[in-house]
Amino acid sequence: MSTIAAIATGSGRTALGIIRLSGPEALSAAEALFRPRGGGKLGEKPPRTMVLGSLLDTDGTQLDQVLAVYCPGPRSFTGEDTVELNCHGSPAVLSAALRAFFSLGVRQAGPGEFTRRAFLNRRLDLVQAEAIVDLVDAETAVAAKNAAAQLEGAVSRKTGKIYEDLLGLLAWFQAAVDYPEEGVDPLEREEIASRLRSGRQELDRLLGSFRRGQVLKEGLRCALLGKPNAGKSSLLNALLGWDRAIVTPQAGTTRDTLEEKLVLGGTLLRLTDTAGLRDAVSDAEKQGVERALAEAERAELVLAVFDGSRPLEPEDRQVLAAAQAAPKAIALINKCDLPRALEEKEIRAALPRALRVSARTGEGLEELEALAGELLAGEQPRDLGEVLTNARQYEAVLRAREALDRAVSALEADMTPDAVLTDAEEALAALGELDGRTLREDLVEAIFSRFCVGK
Ligand SMILES: Nc1nc2c(ncn2[C@@H]2O[C@H](COP(=O)(O)OP(=O)(O)OP(=O)(O)O)[C@@H](O)[C@H]2O)c(=O)[nH]1
Ligand SMILES: [Mg+2]
Repeated sequence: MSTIAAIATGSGRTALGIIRLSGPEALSAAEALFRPRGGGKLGEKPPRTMVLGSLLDTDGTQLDQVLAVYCPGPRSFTGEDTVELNCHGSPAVLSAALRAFFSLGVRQAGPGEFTRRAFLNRRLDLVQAEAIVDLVDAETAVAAKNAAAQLEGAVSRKTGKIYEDLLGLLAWFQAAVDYPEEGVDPLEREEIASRLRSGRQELDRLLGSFRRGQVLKEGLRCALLGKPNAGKSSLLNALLGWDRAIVTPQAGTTRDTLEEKLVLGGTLLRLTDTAGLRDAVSDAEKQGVERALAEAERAELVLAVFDGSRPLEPEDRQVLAAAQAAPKAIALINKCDLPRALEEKEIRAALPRALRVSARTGEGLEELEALAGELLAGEQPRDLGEVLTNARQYEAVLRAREALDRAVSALEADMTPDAVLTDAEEALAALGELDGRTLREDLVEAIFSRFCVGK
């Protein structure tokens, strides 16, 4: 096994930067270039503690003053000997140090290679490995907490239990196939069926969590809807904090839908700006309006935008109707910095959650944040860690669930043990793929290629 190294921290100038080494030569390579302050060698210091010292270049000149940590395998992240060097974050220092290690025969780590080694050394399973990517990529605190709990093994413990149960059942049935004269007694049969059913229920719960998991990761669909010039694009920009969309005083500025991710009230949204609803004057605008309505239909939350400085118009009623049809809606009565001309009664009657806001001054946007937080709280998963966020995992659980379903039906229909066995084995294989018990090289390849270098 080769010894690998990588810069584990972000690129650019940062306060600190971490170089990671893993493999049989990690300690000897580190000792060649690192001199502890108090003398001696890194390997002579207590492991898993930080040791202050100098990091040298290959010519013996000092590169940096660093803190080094040596973790001997197998009790390390990768399961191999590892050394981490906390350097100063200059890209020049870090790349010079890395080059110095390369000259000693250490090679550059590929994406996810540290985690891949951890997986191959059984320090973590596949679900946990994928949780690391999710944790690094988390866009909200809730998403991070879910990933952290998965890293602790919340999902794997559940599916692992079902796996073990199935394994027991297989042994049981195998015996029945091997010694048919003994038969399976009806009581045992019922017990098996009931255990399979409870396993299926667990898998169902996991599958049911996937929609919320998607919200955690991809964001909840939210559409800005309103007549032209109501200020949808201005609100998008105000909420994002930068000028994403073109804003002009002409009605019909936005044509195409335009999507950005945004955290509002702690929930990740996929916020879409749309074309203003009206009888379109051009073909492009007409298509824009169609897209706006389609977007409103797909949205979990519609932000219905009204121009508070103008009286209610027929187009506003179309907006109200579309918003009422959505699962959740908030009316935003915009331009509250201008004198009010809008009669709000009709709006508030249709959409009780209404706020006066101004995209120009930012007034009311904090209230919007609070209201959205309140309204979307139910969308946040409760059992953090037991929420599937990953399409690969979902697909594997689904396959396991379907096979288990067939096994239960076969049992209930009094089929022969070997018919039940085939389905139970299929369920077992799918669960094995989920956490990587059954190793599929192509799958492992695909998964770890998604990682950053250094992870
Ligand atoms: N005074 C004031 N003007 C605003 C406010 N929000 C938007 N405007 C102005 O209203 C006009 C239209 O704003 P947009 O954000 O382009 O409106 P829109 O709803 O995206 O319009 P379309 O893309 O044409 O559908 C611009 O001149 C904005 O500067 C506000 O809160 N206060
Ligand atoms: Mg616009």
